[in-house]
Amino acid sequence: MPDSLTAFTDHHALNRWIAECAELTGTTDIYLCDGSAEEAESLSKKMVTDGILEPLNAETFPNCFLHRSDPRDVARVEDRTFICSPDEGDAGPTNHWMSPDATKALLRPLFASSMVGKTMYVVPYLMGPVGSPFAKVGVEITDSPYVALSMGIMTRMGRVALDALGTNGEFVLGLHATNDLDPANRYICHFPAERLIWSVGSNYGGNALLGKKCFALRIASAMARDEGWMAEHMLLLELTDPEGEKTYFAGAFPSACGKTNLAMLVVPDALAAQGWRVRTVGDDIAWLHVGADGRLWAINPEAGFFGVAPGTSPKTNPNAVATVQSNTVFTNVAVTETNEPWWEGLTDTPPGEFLTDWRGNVRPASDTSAPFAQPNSRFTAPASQCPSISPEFDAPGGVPIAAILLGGRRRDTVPLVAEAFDWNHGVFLGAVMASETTAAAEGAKGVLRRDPFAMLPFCGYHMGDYFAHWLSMGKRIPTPPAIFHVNWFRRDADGKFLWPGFGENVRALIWMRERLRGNAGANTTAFGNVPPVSAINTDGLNLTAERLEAALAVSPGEFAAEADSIETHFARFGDRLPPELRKQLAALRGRSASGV
Ligand code: SAT
Ligand code: MN
Repeated sequence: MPDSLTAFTDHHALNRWIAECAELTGTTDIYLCDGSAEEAESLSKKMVTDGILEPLNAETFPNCFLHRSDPRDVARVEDRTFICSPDEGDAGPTNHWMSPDATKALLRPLFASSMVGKTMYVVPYLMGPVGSPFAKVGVEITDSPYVALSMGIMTRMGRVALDALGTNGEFVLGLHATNDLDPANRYICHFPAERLIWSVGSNYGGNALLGKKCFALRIASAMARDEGWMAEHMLLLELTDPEGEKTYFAGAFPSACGKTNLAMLVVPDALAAQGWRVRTVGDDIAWLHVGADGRLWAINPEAGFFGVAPGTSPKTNPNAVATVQSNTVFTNVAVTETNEPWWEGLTDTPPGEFLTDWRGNVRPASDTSAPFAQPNSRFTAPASQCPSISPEFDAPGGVPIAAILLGGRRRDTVPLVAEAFDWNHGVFLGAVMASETTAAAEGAKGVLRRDPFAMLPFCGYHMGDYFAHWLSMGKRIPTPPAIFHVNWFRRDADGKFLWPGFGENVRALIWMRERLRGNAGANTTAFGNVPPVSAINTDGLNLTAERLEAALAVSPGEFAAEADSIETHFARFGDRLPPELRKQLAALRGRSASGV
């Protein structure tokens, strides 16, 4: 090890690993990120000089930048994402698997000399609030300044993480190299047994910002199984009722299904006047632990939002729009003639005469041949800038979860809202969640697929064991949260959404809140306990009773067909499917056969 490296940090094992990575990648220029504002400024300045970032309008969007990805590198790549557990069976049927040794043999040549003549950034980061007993440290080594800058927004990065690490603390290792971004040489590989991530050939969010899906979900889910907690793809929100009491919800929805919008929901005027209010704790990931009081407590391990831009507007999500006015990195959005970011849905029509699209082509604003912003274009913004951020966002102990929400995009069958009969039934609803695919991942869009707990792309071990872990957590939580299922995306025969969504979604939360208190009615159906139309607060809601009725309807016949499809889904898990879930399926069949 070069002398200069022996004292790179106060942590011996970290120093050794930094030296190994430097040797493998061939760099002689190592930079340890401290997470300061000055550092972020000099990183972004350098990237502007190098053409990696473009500054946006400094008056209206101070300290904001545009990054254009390689057009072949704009989403997560599930096909090229691997769980490299020693035993193939532990990755399970929903993950791609390679053996740890074969993976290293395959990837080592891709890392070898990958950073010759480049700076190697060492990015220490903390997942979780400072001082939280649930926070964990990761270190990402990367040749991408875009990744280093983004990690500074998305995590508590730099000195604060080294302090948490001390001289011999444990950390999750992540090595990332950009290379030539050729999709054929792109690999996102996880070694859960070694708490190690190797990512090569992509600079896109979930593939390259290793704290997010790679650590906080795939590696952390395996740690959570071993240690008796849960790492979930969940938003966290705080609902304040007219009495001033706060109820905390954790909600699992697949990527690009409105988690950010729900977490930042603005309560419609009529309900705000009654005293209802929503605040944001997290929009993507939750780590949940059983507290000393017997409840489930959640932290948001992240410090920023990596949100989908298209569809975000002052109408749909004013809090997100306010959050991204400064200190934000936009990726693959369009820019206006006044050098401001723009995407489909921000305004009804594109402003001005010309826009520069996400590929850098200047096109007339009237050109409708292709979207100006990439459909999975993103903003990376500090959570602290969100007007609706909850004071509990930084609470070391997290927030107590009263209810878990599950949901996806379903054009049919699944009602607006339903309550699970009990924990095990809720686990069943999570295990069979289905959603239409979105632009967040490469591949066909709009195809219905089962996405259990919205973790299909993110569970770091066998999904059957993951279901068993959920079932066992129910026994470990003396006061478990209630579990609800929602579907904002049901459509009528003409393909129109039955429910207005966005801020109006609070009406479903209000029913849940009343249900938790024992104040709200429900009908038992094949799917769960579903509110009658009369149990939904419709003050100020412009929706006919017929449409609300249709949004809430449960057809026993449809659930008989659904049960057949669930049977096929369950067959994937073989003998690792917990028997309890088979029982739940039989109960669903029984209820639909009896016509409820
Ligand atoms: O790219 S990310 O995985 O971080 C975002 C998402 O798909 O949810
Ligand atoms: Mn996500």
